[in-house]
Amino acid sequence: MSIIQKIVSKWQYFVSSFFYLGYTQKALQYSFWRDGIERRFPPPALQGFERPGKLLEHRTESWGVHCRFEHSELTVRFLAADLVRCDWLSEQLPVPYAIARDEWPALAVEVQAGAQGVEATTGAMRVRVTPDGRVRFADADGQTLREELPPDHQRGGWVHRVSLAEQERIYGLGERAAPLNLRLARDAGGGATAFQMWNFDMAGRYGPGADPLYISIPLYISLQPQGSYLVFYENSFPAAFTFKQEAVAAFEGGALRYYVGIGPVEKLLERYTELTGRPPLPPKWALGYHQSRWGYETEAAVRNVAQAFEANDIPVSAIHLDIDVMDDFKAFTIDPKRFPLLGEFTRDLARRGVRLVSILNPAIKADPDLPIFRDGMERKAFVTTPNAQAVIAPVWPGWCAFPDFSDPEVRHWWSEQYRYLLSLGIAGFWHDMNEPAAFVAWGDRSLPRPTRHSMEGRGGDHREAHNLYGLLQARAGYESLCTFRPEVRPFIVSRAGWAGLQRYAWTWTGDTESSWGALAMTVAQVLELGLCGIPYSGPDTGGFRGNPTSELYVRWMQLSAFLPFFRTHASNDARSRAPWTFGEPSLGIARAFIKLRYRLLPYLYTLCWEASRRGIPLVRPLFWADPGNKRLWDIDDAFMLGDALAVYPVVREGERAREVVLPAGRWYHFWDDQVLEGPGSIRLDAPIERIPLLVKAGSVLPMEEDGHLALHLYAPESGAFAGAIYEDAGDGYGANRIERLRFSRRGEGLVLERSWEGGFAFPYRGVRVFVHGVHVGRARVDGRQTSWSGEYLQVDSFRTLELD
Ligand code: NBV
Repeated sequence: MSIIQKIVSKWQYFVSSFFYLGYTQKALQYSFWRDGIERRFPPPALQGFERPGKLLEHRTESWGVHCRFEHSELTVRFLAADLVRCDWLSEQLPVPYAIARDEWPALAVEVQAGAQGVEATTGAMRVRVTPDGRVRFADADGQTLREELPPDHQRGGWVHRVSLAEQERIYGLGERAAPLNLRLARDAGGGATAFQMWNFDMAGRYGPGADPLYISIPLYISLQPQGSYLVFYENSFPAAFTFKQEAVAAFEGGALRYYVGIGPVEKLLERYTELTGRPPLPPKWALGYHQSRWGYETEAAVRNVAQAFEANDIPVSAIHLDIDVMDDFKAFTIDPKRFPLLGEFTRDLARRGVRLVSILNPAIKADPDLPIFRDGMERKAFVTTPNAQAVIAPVWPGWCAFPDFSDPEVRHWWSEQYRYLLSLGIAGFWHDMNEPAAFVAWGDRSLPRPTRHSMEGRGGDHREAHNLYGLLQARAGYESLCTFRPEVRPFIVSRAGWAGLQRYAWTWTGDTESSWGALAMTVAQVLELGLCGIPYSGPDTGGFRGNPTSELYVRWMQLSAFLPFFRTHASNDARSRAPWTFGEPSLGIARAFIKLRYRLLPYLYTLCWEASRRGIPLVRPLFWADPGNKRLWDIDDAFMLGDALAVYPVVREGERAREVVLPAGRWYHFWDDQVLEGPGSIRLDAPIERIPLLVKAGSVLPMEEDGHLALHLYAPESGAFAGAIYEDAGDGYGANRIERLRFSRRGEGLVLERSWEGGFAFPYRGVRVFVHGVHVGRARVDGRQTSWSGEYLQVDSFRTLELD
């Protein structure tokens, strides 16, 4: 970045800090006050040690080993054969907000000591602690995957260094505006980026390179030729991570407690989500298309939007209501003048299959006439300074107080507030500004660091609670929806979060600029979140701030249609944006991709079911399909959607063809069945009306067509493939149905065997079977010869299908 660019970016930061001129005076006042509080209450001065010193003794335990050093102690506890928790003696342990599982089955751990130190092993994983406090993690064959230097603990902070191999790739850290392989990220001076762990409101605009963003997660995955591992630091304090010759994690405070898992990336995600929780199955409607805009100012405006979808023959599942809906921006209110009949309106829309999702900001207007504020003050529900003064900062409603979601009673109190909006039929909630964000004139856009939080009663300051704030608001919201609307599944979208957010909410990538660079970075963002256990995310299609050209919007639509959260949203100063805004040919292309998305729902929903059981993301890096292929390790302009689809969006202006790097194996082009053999690379056409989309040979791609379950069979060269399709009512917690498929090659022909389990009746009118890659002359359905129409075979049901 040049000096001019630096000045421009500083200026943009300054200007966006004053985003709303009306708040300038409050922002100035608050920034002065915040700085004063931070000066007055500096963080406690803690001791520490420079290095742990020499290993003095160790104690073998059934679960691992405890090591005593001259100046510290280390506990190595196996939770599973391939997952270990390490604890360096710390002043205080974290409150386990990220952790979903604390009981782990007993394991046989063997401990051996020698001149090289102490080694604990389960067979699958070895952890060696050296006499000077290094810790080495190796696989069953003794191949080292991670080697830590002795930690440094000074003034309450920790610096943890790990050596990195030249070829090693690093992914993770939550939401980042960076390349997928974080080692490729560069800061303004061209050096390796120092990634900050501090959830941050981008206040209206950001593009590639911005850091930090709204979700920081101190987790990374390392991929190396000899294997991969995951490390998760259970520490929510501010931290910086850099990846040069070493991976350095520097925390401002807290405990050095971390988890290391080894194994293939897929298994790492399974383990990590066993530890931090799996994402529940979302309501099926949430997988449809969402339309949103900051600036739908009246009920009539929203009605017009809904009608325009019908008029343009475009399906839509949800419309989002931004802060325009609120009465004077007050949380949990609806402006009765502009949205006079919201209850009736939601019911009317629901009949047409459209849900309303409402925004919800955590800050409560500090107005003594407001019952929720008075009540909160009486209950001591808001966070305070160390001298018990309420922390009041400006947000949309003016001066606001901030609920302390780390207090279980406050979470409960907060969860009750949703009832009014639920009674109006609001189907889901969109938690915004929950980093938490405040309007400032300079400095950090959040609360003063000395702000006190309950932390489940044990007490803690904002340095520790800040990154947890969005996670805990989501937890309160999720519990509310489970309690007050138990018959349906909760739907919450949260801007901020931390490890474990997947248990409660989806997310979106926030206030991106409307640029080609921002479109391109979206792929890595969604991938990175998925690798951190958060499978449901997506961008503001078209970018939040600014106005996309019709080409940019079309290309963004073509990408978003394959991302878990598919929504158009824009700032209130952007021109109106909906699939029909740009007329033809954009409208026809947007319609086709939105309809394709709906046709793919049986496939997407099955991926959600898989995510809920195994924690693996829907959208995966290309290397998922071919992990040993180094050529795929840095690719972040393409991705896998499940195991069957490889998506290659167009992310550059004017591009009408693009390079497609193929994972190993045979692939079919979705649009015309062209057969491609991987590994390798090829240039494929990408005219404005489509993007390269490949289907893996051996897949059965389930789609919905005219009320039928369409099974698209992509012929493999050889071998047998197993698959499943998940079906249920699409919401609630009733019966389900799992269709198991076994697909194989038999000579020149194909065989598909199908069985099912579960009490949910087959929800389609019948089955249509399409075959790709072989010519079918004859079909036998459960042993009976059946006529083949040419394009597809239609049957009510079948168990065995033989095609040749
Ligand atoms: O509520 C207004 C916006 C919202 O549209 C956007 O999606 C959020 O990320 N919100 C931020 C607050 C104002 C941003 C300048």
